Amino acid sequence: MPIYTSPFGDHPILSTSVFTRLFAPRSDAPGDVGGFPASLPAFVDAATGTSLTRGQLRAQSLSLAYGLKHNPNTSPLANRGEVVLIYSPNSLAWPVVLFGSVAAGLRCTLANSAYTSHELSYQYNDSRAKLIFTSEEGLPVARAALAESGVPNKDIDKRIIVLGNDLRWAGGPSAPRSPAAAGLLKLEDLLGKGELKEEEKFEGDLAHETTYLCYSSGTTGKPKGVETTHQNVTTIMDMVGSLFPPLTAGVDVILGILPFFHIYGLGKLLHYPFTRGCPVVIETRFDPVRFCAYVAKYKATLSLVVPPVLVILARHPVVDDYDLSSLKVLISGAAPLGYNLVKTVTDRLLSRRRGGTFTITQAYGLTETSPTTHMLPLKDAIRKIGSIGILLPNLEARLVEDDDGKVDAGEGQPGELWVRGKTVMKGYLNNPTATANAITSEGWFKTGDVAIRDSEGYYYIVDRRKELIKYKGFQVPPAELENVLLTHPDIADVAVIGLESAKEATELPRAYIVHAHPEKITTARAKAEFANGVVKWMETKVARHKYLRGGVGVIDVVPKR
Ligand code: 4UV
Repeated sequence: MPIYTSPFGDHPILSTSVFTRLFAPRSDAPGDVGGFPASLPAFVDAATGTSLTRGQLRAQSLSLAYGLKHNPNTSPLANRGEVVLIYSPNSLAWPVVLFGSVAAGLRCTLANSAYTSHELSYQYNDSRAKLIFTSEEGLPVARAALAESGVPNKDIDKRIIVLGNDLRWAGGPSAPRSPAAAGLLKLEDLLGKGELKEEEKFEGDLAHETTYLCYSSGTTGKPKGVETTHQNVTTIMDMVGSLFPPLTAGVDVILGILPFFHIYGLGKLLHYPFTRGCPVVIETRFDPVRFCAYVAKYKATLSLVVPPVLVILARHPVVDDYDLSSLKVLISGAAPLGYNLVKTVTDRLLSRRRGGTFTITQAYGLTETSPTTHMLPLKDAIRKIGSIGILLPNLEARLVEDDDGKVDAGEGQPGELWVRGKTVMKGYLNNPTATANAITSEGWFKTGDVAIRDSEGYYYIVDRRKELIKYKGFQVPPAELENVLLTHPDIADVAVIGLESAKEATELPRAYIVHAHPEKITTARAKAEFANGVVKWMETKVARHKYLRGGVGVIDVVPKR
């Protein structure tokens, strides 16, 4: 059985907590925070320019940890080992909430900020969360989700901490408060009351101590809580360094557009740049005009994207209006990246500058692997265009032909990619069956993706075996949409698939539905009306990325395997 290893061999695995890895001094230099001066900026709010230095982030995180334990109104808001849920678009408060919770010994579950109350309630219950940190905009949904979760009305507001747009706690500008947030505990109410001297200490084994719970449907079924441990996170930060484009403290600036709640943004924006001493300029979401304006304003040198962002950069006229010459690297991940797209964007951006370099490279990973397993080195970005790159250190890989891993794919032949190493999740939360289906007794994690490995050790994703649709990098589990569609009174049966859209470089969820009373919709017009109605109905039920953008087909019967 061929087991492939990384050309980089193995790195020593650190046994520290996430907080220690990020914030503990790594030298005798005074004011050292995680290996770099406390005065270096760590995160910058793109819209206002308000920033948190490394030292401020550490202090604010320990201050929040103190506030959570010594809440003036009640007993501790959450105790060591309990789960808190973050439901907010990217903001400057995010790293404080995340690292403050981690410092308090809490686990953080991160929810898509576009979730409906139903989706949020599912994650709140499934993760057994104690509290919700929500943006002001998310407040109505958070309240509704808590009600749907069975929290008594009188307790709902006690389970919420609001992250406002007022940035005075970070030395930034004030902003009007939402009247809906009156009387609720706000982030700033918990800051400035004191500071934990150090993070809550862990007694146990950090390889088994869960710190983050992102949600992923894996190869099948509904979203499941992925138990990412302290060791998973600290290990990946060092492993990635071998292949990530070099980052220089004081020089490189990352423009952060990926959502922090997704493992890609969590790892590559909230953690990795900090370990290199480089600031992340926080943007709430990708907007082409603001993207170009912020690259120019903050002289961003690198950004991480998904393929549909490159489609926009290939075509949008605003790209010609700004000086984007500081931008040296774009890393694409979370979905397949086409050759033509790379060429078009690279040629477009290079044609607008005199000298200098600009490269688009790619990385591959999954929520379950913390996340990166492969990266394409910059020097190979053109030579191996289309490849997800080579295996990161400390990982092993196999390409297998069958479900049990008895038959390995031949040299250069496609097989399901299996990976093994310290960055594979602990398992799915409270779901030993799904965990056993995903990770073999020998520790191999089954990615559900089909890959080819060339003779030089570069991998190419060529197919997907699992039941998963990706819309602009976001997971859309077909089973989840099918379950929702089956609650429609006129739908008897359904199958959801992903439709490739080359134009948008993404898949689009499409449903095939069977009417409960087919005799009622015999004409083409009646069928079209029914289909359109279902598309609209779904928009009231699920988050934006799960809309049936690929349309609905009305059929007589869903073929069963
Ligand atoms: O679980 P998830 O939503 O996770 C992700 C994570 C993406 C990345 C990518 C590179 C990084 O460096 C990083 O930090 C995070 O998307 O979905 C996992 C599935 O997404 C597809 C594939 O089907 C995975 O099983 N996918 C991810 N990256 C790629 C990809 C890629 N480069 N090319 C093709 N498919």
